[in-house]
Amino acid sequence: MNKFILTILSLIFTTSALASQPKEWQFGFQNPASSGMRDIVNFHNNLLLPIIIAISVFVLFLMIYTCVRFRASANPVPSKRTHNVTVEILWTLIPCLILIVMAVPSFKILYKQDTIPKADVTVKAVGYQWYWGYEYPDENIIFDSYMIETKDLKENQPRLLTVDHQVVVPVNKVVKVLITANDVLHAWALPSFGVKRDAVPGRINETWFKAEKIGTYYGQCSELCGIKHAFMPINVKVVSDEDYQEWLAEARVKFAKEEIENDKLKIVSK
Ligand SMILES: [Cu+2]
Repeated sequence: MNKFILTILSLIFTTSALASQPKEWQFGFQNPASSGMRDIVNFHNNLLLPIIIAISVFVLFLMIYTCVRFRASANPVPSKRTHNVTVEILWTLIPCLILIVMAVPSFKILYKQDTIPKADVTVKAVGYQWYWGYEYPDENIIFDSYMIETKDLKENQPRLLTVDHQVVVPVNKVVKVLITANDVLHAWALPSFGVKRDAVPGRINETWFKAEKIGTYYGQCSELCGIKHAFMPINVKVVSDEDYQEWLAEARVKFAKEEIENDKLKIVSK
């Protein structure tokens, strides 16, 4: 029996600690890779979950107790009472207190997410029907990021999550993400970093993360945006500083903004 309880508990608390992408039968959050997401996971696992479990158990107990204790055969003459001041005050005050206990740390996390520290790298993500476009405004880099079709996947590339051009960012650096859209609403979301912001045409939303571990992280568009909403994944590759510099040097040539835009102009004027 103990083993069973342990297995259930470990399912609740640790399945997510395996990878930075969704897993089959996943039960909890993805493994956090930023302090922001760690705050969220701690808040959920250590505060919300115990409170929710306690409330559910308590309500279940009340229901069972009422059903048994006050069933017609055991309690043939029901009470006619309609008010009880003490009980009414308690069932108003206690839920209020519970909400306050949850609200305080929750606001703390929200404010922390909202205050963007000085950015080391700025990336602009633009949602299109149905792919993401990225810009590194300080580096003059611009490229599009399309999902790779299932038939073209290489080994170890997750289906529906792999893209042709990943966003590359350095590890342990503050990355500011500017998020907007060019047609309809999208949302740029990366569970491991605890980041999710709407991409709204004509408006720029900001968010930030500081990735703590090298690796590839997967997210998806999280606002219903049309028929191929499910097919515009988000890939962020977190690399060491040197690898980032190397990528930058390459990308500045490969994805140089002016040249690409000039090419587009040429195509338009043809
Ligand atoms: Cu979308």
